[in-house]
Amino acid sequence: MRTLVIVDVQNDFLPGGSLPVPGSDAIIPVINGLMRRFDLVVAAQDWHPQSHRSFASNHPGRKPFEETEFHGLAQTLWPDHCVQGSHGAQFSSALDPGPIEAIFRKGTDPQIDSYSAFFDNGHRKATGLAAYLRGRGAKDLYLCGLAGDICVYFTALDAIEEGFDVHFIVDAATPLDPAAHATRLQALRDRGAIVLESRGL
Ligand code: VGL
Ligand code: ZN
Repeated sequence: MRTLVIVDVQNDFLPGGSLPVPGSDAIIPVINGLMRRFDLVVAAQDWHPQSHRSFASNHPGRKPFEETEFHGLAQTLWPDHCVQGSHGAQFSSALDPGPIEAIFRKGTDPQIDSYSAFFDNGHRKATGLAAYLRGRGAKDLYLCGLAGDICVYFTALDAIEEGFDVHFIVDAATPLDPAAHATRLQALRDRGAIVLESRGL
């Protein structure tokens, strides 16, 4: 069976949002067209309290996109985004919600960021996604969403480590930093993931 995992297709990551990925609205029709071709569709949702430590606004004197460290982990400071219950945290209204069977929220602990849909960045707490997917008999995961080089990438890394067969849909996962993205896609291929286009799926 084939499972589509849609990562963080939320207003704040789309043009007009607080942490926009340029051109990312182009992936929504692609994802809408794909959903009904899969046996199972799940989604991840970045869902931060306003007090989240990844927000530059919670560090007086610091600016968005500066680099820092939390408990020995490298951390980029972000603009406020995907605040629980806010418009920016909602899935795009252009995304077809119908086929999505389950939603996994992440980034809810104010002390630690969570790029992957499986674990926080310190790999301390699981979201429950891996257990859910195993319970449903999923093996082949097809990943898409935002940002391609951040949350989709880290979701892919964890998925490989968790033993799933990973397919990364490049034309349905727009990166924030295209140069970093190329390196990261190669890292995924090196670990056995398949990087492919949506055409033909
Ligand atoms: C993301 C930065 C901070 C993402 C989430 O969804 O790629 N990026 N939080
Ligand atoms: Zn976030």
